Amino acid sequence: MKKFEFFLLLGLLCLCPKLSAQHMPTRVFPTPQEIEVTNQPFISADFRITGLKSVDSVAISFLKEILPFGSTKKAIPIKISLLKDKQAVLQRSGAYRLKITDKSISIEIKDDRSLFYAVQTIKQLVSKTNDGKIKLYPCMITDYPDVAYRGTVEGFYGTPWSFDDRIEQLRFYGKIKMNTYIYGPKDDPYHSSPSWREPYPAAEAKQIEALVAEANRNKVDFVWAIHPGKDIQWNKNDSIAVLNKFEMMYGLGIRSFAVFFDDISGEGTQPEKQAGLLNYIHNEFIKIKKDVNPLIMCPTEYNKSWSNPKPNTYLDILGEKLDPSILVMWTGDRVVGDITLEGLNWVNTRIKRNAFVWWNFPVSDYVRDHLLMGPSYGLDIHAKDAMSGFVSNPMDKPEASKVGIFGAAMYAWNLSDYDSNKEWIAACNLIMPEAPEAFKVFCDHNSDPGINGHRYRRDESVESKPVVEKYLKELSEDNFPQKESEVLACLFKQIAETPATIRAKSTNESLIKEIDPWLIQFEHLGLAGSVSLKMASAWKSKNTNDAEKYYSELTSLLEKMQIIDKQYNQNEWQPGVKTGSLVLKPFIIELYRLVGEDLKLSKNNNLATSIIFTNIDQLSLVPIKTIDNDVNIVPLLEPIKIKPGEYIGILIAADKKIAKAQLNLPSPTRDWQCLEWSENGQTWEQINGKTELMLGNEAFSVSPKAKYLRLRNDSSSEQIFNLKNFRITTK
Ligand code: LOG
Repeated sequence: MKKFEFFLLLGLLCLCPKLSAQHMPTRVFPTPQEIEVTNQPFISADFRITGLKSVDSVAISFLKEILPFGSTKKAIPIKISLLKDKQAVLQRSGAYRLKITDKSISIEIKDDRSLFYAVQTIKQLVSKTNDGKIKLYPCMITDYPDVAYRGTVEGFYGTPWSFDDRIEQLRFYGKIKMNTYIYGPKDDPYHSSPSWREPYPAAEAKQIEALVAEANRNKVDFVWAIHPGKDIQWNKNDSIAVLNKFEMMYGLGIRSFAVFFDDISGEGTQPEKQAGLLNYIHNEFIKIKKDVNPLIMCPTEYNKSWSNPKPNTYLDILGEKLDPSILVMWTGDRVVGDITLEGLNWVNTRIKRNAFVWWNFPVSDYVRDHLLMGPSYGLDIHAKDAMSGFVSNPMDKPEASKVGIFGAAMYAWNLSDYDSNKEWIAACNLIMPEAPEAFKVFCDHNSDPGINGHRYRRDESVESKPVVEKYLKELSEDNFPQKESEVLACLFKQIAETPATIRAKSTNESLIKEIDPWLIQFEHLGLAGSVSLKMASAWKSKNTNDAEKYYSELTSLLEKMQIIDKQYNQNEWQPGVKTGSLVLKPFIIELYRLVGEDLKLSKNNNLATSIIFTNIDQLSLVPIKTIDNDVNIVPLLEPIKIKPGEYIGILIAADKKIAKAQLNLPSPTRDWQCLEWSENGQTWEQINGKTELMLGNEAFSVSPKAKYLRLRNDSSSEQIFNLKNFRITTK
């Protein structure tokens, strides 16, 4: 831009009323670092490109889709040039400066990604007049990302995303200025054991090639990760096996690589050996190739709660030995938790570099009966200089995950501007523009994961919660909460109608398919809620007949919800469909209990359930899954550490007897395992000779007096095992 043009623009910006980011005619997302927009739009019919010739053709064709190109004299020139301002932040990949006036558009760029992002921004600024002309607001934008690597890690357990899912994700990342997709689904055998050494079969290899091409079009680095630690041998052969696999993946177009050592035990966990392998890959592959990005690794001690705090242990050894260019991933203070500056500083000192954050949100592989569709909060807005990357680990449901991913993208681009709630609303609007309000209602009541081993909880039903609390308080003081009753009646009506609205209006079939069981359950939640309010109101006004009628109506709705829970989303981990489980469902159940007890309607249903019986901290909150007479400890994904004297077991429900049991807790050794039963939890009897069964799935019988069954570490050292199956059949 020539000097006088620049001053013209400045003058224009001074004369016209300026708009702050919030009042802009259109929202630019992620929020640019610097933006000034006027509210005096101009209209133009055509545009033409001048300036840099060898610019990325993908971005140019995107631009041509957005703006009509012509060669008339009136055509507004779009001048593309290299960024003149040399300040460090503008040297980052993706940095751009965009100046729009009614005379010209200037795009200054650092690299191809910059142009692509500037075009995404223009796309958001453009609107069309009735006669199809382009309406644009003069503006000045200086923009760059706070965090260098932003994106997702497909790193969950469970069915990996499909090819089509991934294509759509990559396009979505381009739109929200994410630049990283780390491919590491735990259940891809060619990523992990047993087949990490093998090449992909031809058909899958072809798909990967196509995905890389799509990633490139969207300026996303497709990072291919390997997870060799379960059975790696620390010898030359296996080092070469990793290198060969990387070479094959390079052949498919991959230019970014990662090595994951999470969730393993035994040999593979040694930090010196891990660092040795990574440095070898760095020297023999990354450095030699020249066109490959820095290596990323996920350590075995990938969060503070699982890290040895003593000096000169695992993390310090990695910090010391790993080549400084290798990026080290980190999930925070826990496996699933908030990301804080303090927590990052703690690990950064040890690994001698800024951690690459692997944020375990909105992943739901540890709570598969819930959806995590609430705001992406718990992210420190002061941490931009303490992280090298930020990726979100999503749910196995890619479309539904976009709500959480959007928040992660907004955060990682511009931390200090980040407002989780504002971005959650923006995400709902973007993801379901045809029915944003209905979608918000759905997400609002489908966000908490429920009780889980990671102790991770999320807000849910945020605005309804105080109303529910007030309602119950008034009831307990013998008042009828008329106002709250009306508010909640509206809410439950809205909830009951939401699934139909979403189904009728949304064109996103994949999303609807992913959340279908929860939509069905959500409708019933709304219906049950409406009936529960009517029941309580009749009960309070001493209209026993009506109260009883609604009580039985509610009974059948709750039974229906139970059937849905047993019918849909049946998986071996956490089967079922939970919705509104933090605030609304417990509210309905509470009204049901209050009225039932008072009117003596409840069928003496003994609510006592079986519970986990353990003194292992990591397991205390692990839920028990009971299906008819089958009582299971919900399996954990990662290995469990058990100290001497610690135990894991089940205390069965008061009205049940143990018929038989079945255990499968693989561990490198078995001589620590002592299986015991008890009637009272105080005195224990050993089940002799049954330890043999612990690696199998064969059932065995237990004394009819037994109420407790546990497996205790009878040795003098800490042991590691996997919780595959701990099951009791009751009668
Ligand atoms: C796994 C991950 C899983 C996540 C949530 C990491 C580094 N690894 O506990 O694959 O999706 O937690 O369950 C993990 O987070 N293990």
